[in-house]
Amino acid sequence: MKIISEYDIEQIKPQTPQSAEYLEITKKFRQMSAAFEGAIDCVMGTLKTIEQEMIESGLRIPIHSVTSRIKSPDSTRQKLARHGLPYTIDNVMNNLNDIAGVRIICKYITDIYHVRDLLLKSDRYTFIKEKDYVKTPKPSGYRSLHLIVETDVSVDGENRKIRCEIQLRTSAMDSWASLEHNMRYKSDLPENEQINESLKSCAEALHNTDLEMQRIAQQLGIIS
Ligand code: 0O2
Repeated sequence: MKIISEYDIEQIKPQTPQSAEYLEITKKFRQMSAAFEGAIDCVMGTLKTIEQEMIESGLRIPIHSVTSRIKSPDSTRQKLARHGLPYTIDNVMNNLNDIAGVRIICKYITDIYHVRDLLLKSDRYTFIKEKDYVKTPKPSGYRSLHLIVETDVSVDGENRKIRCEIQLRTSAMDSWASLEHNMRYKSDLPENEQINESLKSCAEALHNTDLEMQRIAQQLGIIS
């Protein structure tokens, strides 16, 4: 399993000058980064244990790679604004589930559910909710399985409950989501029906490829 530390380099690009209030909240946000890192470490630790147990049992590894990131202050501010909430440290801590994020790229669609089941067996965190955009893709064409888990993290001797979003997807789903994210997802440009339909048909083509690759792997006896 290949582990990369940041999954969204675009998020750490320098930001335009901001107000004193913005800078103050951002400073507090950065002070909380150890807590978000703690949540990510908890999920990463669980994944390493899962992988180790599979290796020891001689099982096929269903995970291609894992990345993680802490959402940047600017991306957080924009997300709060999309939810109609002001950028305050309370809103950052209480209203968003994905400041800490782990993305798991699985080899086949069925692997997504297999890894999900293994992750949910862990008692290192509390399961909060699941959103299955693989079974029911978003109208945009977006596919991924999202799990929200809550971890207990100690920060300066104080115990805090920190949520982490785990995104599970195949390489094909990831390739579509990464490109679409850059092109459109957060773009300020007006909606364009023709582009929306083209992106959706790319998502369908990639999904059909995923299904076909899975069928071939089943035929070869690589997966059941
Ligand atoms: P970024 O910059 O990728 O982090 P929740 O709080 O869990 O109930 P949430 O987070 O408001 O709900 O929404 P949702 O739909 O679960 O989406 C969470 C994340 O999924 C997004 O985070 C994206 O990473 C990804 N996502 C959702 N829809 C799309 C889509 O249509 N296209 C792409 N490319 N990604 C999508 P952020 O913070 O919005 O963005």
